[in-house]
Amino acid sequence: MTGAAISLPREAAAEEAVTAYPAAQLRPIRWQLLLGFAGLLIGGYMGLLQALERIGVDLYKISEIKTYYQGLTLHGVLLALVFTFTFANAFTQYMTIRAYGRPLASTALVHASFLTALLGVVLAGYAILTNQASVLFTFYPPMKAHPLFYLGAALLVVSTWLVLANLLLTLRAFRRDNPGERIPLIAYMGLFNYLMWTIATVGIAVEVLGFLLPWSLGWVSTTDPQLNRILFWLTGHPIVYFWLLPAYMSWYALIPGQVGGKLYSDGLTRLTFLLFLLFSIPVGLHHQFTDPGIPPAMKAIHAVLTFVVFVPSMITAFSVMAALEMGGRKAGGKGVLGWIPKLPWREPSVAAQLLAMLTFFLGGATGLINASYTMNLTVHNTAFVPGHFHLTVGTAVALTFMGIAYWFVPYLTGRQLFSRRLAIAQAWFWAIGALIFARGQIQGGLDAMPRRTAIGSATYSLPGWDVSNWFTAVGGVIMAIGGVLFFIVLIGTLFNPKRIDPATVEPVLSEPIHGPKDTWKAFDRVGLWVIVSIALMLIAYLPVIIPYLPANMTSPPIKVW
Ligand code: HEM
Ligand SMILES: [Cu+2]
Repeated sequence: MTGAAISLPREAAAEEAVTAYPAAQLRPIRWQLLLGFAGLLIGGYMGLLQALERIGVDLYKISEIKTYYQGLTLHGVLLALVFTFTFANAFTQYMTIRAYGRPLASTALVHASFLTALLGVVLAGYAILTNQASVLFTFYPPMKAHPLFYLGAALLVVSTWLVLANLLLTLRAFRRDNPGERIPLIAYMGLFNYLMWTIATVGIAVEVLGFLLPWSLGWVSTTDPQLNRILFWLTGHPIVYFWLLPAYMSWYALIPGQVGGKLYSDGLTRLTFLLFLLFSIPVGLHHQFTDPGIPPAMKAIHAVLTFVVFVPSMITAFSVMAALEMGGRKAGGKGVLGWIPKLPWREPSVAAQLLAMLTFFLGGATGLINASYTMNLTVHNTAFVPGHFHLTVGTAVALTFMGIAYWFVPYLTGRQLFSRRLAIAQAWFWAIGALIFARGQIQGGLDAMPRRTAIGSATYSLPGWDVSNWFTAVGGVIMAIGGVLFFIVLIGTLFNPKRIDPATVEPVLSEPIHGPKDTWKAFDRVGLWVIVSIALMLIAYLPVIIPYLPANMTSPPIKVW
């Protein structure tokens, strides 16, 4: 530091020392963000192929992809793991810098997180692209992937752990310098999301390191598919909140300011994120309602807890709508719904996120169907499920991330957003396409159409599937047009000769109406809540795993493709 300062002109050195936004940290954040968008590009293209396959249009023939399942693995891994993780890493690190008004404690960790994610993508990508890992993003054994696939996936998870380590170090430094002060709200949101997620990854860590990696390396010859599934879903449900909470951060911390409103309450926001920490994890069995070897009573308990974790999303809907209504009324909106058209729909970042929120209503409603122990049996493993999660992660989350990109990329690059009109059109195409697509998948699912199946080449078909498939295909194409527009805007921005001052595009942080002074101080007891969260996880999973043991190590690896 001192060595570098000597060679710098005096003002520059001074600026480097005081600014909250150290370029040395923003650069790897930018690279991590772009890595995620590269994943979105290739993964999204696979989605288009899948949707068209349903009406007999086979673009696999003219691509390097050998089978539907290789494409579906790329789609799931690149979108549900790579795009979401890298975006969360980039956005959370940036928001934390802003929240504290100081750099993250360790620049090396910011670099390490990006490099780990990059290496993970390269390794897993190599295994998938060479068709040695067409095991879908859930990689259920006894399907066996190349060891580099598991290693790559593990490194992606490690990149998120490195971010958490940095968030904790930064909190410690902040507390040292500001004894007795509250954790700034936005830092709180990011920290609690990463705490939740890191605790949840214990399942996948044990699965990959303890079972799958040694098995795929040939060190052990058999494994237990059911135990692996239990471990997978221990992490596999909380992962959906890990996808969602960065979007919620934007909805709570930035959108109110972007629409001219205020955040409803500091305390309610902290409560929301605290409830996610506590209740995201003990619910994974709702993915295993039809699995044998799990006590039905535990399935029922997880079903009930799933409805509990719906509560913080309801609080979010209330808080965000309050902020939106305030903004719309300030802009002159009258009547019960008259404030809605008054919102800044011509602001690309806002328009994308408002549309994302609207689709999330339907996504949430369909999620309650999945979560219901009995109704789940009707839709389990049908196309209904992708119908549901393209409204949630595929739109509520992905479109919010694109909306954030409309200011974040100009901010990080100092280049003006390429075309506001294309960006707004992008959001509408994506949202409308997703609604049509989901209509197709949901109806297909209700008519017993399986998911994860190349329906277009299946030799069985039920009446009614054709109509659903057309909805899926047409909606998928419209979404894909939205995707193309996004990349035109993104690449146009990256190469835009028009420069801007980054400070002018950075949204202001939302001011809460209530708080934080009147907020319960115990919300900030990080260590306490971590212990409670781990305890809840143990209460929810020990009665599942202990009676299940000893592991039933009977399955040799098989290759199904
Ligand atoms: C152009 C946009 C998209 C299209 C047309 C599309 C299409 C599809 C289709 C047709 C399926 C069902 C495949 C099957 O069950 O056989 C699917 C699965 C899936 N999609 Fe998308 N999708 C798109 C965007 C996204 C996005 C943005 C995400 C997440 C961020 C996403 C995540 C997933 C996941 C996780 C699966 C499940 C994969 C599996 O079952 O292993 N998709 N997609
Ligand atoms: Cu779940």
